[in-house]
Amino acid sequence: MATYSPVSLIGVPTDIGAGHRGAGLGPDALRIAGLGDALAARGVDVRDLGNLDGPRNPWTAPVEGYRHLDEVVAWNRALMDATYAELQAGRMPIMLGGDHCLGIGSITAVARWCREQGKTLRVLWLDAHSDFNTSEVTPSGNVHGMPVACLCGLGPEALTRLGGDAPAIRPQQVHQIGIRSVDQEEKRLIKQHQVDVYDMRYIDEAGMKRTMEAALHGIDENTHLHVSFDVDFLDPSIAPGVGTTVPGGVNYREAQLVMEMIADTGRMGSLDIVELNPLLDNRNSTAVLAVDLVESLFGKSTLMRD
Ligand code: 5AB
Ligand code: MN
Ligand code: MN
Ligand code: MN
Repeated sequence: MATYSPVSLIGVPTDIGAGHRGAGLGPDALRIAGLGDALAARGVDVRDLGNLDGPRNPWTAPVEGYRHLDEVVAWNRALMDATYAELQAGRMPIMLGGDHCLGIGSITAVARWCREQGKTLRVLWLDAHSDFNTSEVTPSGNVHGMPVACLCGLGPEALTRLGGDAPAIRPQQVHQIGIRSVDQEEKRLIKQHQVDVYDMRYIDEAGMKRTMEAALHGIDENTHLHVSFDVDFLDPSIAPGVGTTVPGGVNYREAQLVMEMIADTGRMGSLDIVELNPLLDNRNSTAVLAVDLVESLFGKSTLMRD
């Protein structure tokens, strides 16, 4: 069996950036589905750091294009600090969300650490959505639709400068897979900033194997892969427990192959699991599926290669 670096689970129990309440219960749903034990059974040294703390969700309307911006900033600052501390300690942070606005804090920390270590960061964004909205074009004001734009420097200064003066990443470092819902103006931004998008049409035509080969091209021993796994990446028929279901998503076998091919690289250094909403789930089945897929990220289903 391959050996993995020690892992730290960081619970981030908030739905502060989402359009539905309930993603804040995600960390415990993942724990109850057995995430920690499943990784330990893979031979991984797992430490569960418990949940971060942050402001409650005031559930108010958007102000100047953002809902709950101050609270979003507070949660992301706390997560950035926690993520960075684990990387410094030589541990792989796994963020248990929580909604996807939290990718700003986790990836800002990962980007800083990679810069300091001289590593090349590549972000794999597994999602139905591109999450590249700005306050000018967002249809909702929900910050979980904006994290990729914020990380690339488009957004409110409190988020784009969370980790310092320069944007955390360049759009070319992001490779998005599973995309099938992009807002009209968001499409224009994605093209303008040249984000590498493998949408469902691409996956239908090329197949998942070739899609992943393209998304993983050129990685080497100096690459740090950050996987940001929005559970709505999966088809709603197998993963109903999310706030923003979009039909026509990735099926079970395709999802397994994605995780297996990432595992084969041996380069995953950090992971977000986001947007799981237990209030919308069917007997925690989406959480159980997420745990199953995370096991594959740690090599479980590569039967012949241990
Ligand atoms: B998720 C939408 N584009 O901005 C928006 O789940 C949905 O983190 C965003 O991918 C979905 O409100 C955010 C319509
Ligand atoms: Mn997302
Ligand atoms: Mn999504
Ligand atoms: Mn590339």
